[in-house]
Amino acid sequence: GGGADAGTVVVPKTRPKTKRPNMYRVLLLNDDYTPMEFVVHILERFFQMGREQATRVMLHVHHHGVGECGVFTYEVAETKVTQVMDFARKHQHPLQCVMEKK
Ligand code: NFA
Repeated sequence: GGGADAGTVVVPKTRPKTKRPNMYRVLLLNDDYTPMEFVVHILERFFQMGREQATRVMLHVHHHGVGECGVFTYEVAETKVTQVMDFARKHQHPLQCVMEKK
């Protein structure tokens, strides 16, 4: 900013326009039929987890009913959900994957 005296140039104050995007959790839901190994494979393939983390997340879902695969912007989260649901359907497993606003 600057003063408004004669001969003073007034520069409008600007805000850096760095808006944080809305973030979405991608969740896996437990069921009684999808094989544990298939869920581990999903977590490795679509969420870039190593075998140990994928196994931990799968067991968390198995024991608690629901668990987080990751947090993403809307478009990325939607893509992950579609990839998981298409892959599960292709293999005739009832695995459910959903997203929710954080
Ligand atoms: N509950 C499933 C079983 O016992 C395994 C599973 C884990 C399914 C996580 C879905 C999500 N085969």
